[in-house]
Amino acid sequence: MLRSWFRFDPGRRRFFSLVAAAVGGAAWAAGNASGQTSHGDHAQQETPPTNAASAIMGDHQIAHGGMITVGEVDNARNGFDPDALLTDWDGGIVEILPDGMTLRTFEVEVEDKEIEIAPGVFFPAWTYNGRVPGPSLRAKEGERLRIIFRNFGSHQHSMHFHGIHAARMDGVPGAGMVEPGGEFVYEFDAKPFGCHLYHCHAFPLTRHMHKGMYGAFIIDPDPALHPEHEEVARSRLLGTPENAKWQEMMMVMNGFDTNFDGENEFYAANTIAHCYAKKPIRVSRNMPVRIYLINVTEFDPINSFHLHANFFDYFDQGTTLTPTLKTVDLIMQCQAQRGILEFHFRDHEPGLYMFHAHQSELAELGWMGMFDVVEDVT
Ligand SMILES: [Cu+2]
Repeated sequence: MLRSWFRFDPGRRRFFSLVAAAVGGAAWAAGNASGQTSHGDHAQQETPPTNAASAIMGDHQIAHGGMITVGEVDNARNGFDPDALLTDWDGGIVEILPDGMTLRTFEVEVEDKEIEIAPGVFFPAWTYNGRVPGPSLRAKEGERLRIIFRNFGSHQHSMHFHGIHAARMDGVPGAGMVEPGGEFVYEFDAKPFGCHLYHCHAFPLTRHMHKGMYGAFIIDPDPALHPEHEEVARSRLLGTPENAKWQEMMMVMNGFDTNFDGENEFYAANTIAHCYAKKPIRVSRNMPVRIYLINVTEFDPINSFHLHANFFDYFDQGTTLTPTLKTVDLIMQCQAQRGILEFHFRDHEPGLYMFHAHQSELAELGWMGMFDVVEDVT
């Protein structure tokens, strides 16, 4: 069945009407009246853009159906800022073991926490370290990893890592599932290198996933182990001069079922609907961009990333040092799929360049942002 470009299904439309009524001007509005003819029940439709971010969007907003959240999410109240989430890698605490091996220790705690996922829209999340997505754990290939996991939440939870480890470290029932008040220490070696994730594996899995229990788990390649691509490996290894030449960022594509009807009302990368549309991500046209992209969207089978006016190389799962796809402008990921995107704007003029899920509905419901390409990021 064909669905029109801007029409929500009845369940979602009804939901938005209720939200608009409940939170007044802080919820959902549109800047393009001509695109709103089917939205007669939206009291906010004539509301003009009222904040600086909406003004920045201008024509881009209209070009994409005029749908964007209006208002601001209180990042301070949430305790995390989507701008900071892009780059705040958690390297844990590093020590050298007697046998010369590097031990990297992380601490992760579960907390039930209400978060604001769109202006005026609150979601009762279950979080790792008080944030969604959880901390972006980053290690180097071959290190021994130790994750001290404490559950201060109201339900049993775990950390299930995508990677290689023993069965007893798998974070499934009977292997590292932690009751409220309990603790478990996961320990394994960091392999294979790549762009991975972790998530809770308590049942029902859909519930624990869509509540916010997931995060990035990046293993950088050890250049010494990859002599044939040593330079590339070094560019991925956090802390090297080669890595410092890149503009790296983490985007976890997610969605939120705010009325618990088994489908998402909001989508985003890094939780806050339209956060990077309202505050575009500043990148320098003089440095390449590398995105660690992870799809943890529950309920929808696939998500996608489309880049405007540009093409990128893609490394599926991040487990290779040569691209698995070259010169594409769209990548599709099923649930738990992830990969690394590499591109640059050196041949582009400065300006705003959009990126978004190419399922239009997901973009309009929050998964859309912009790169603000400038000469140099100061
Ligand atoms: Cu859980």
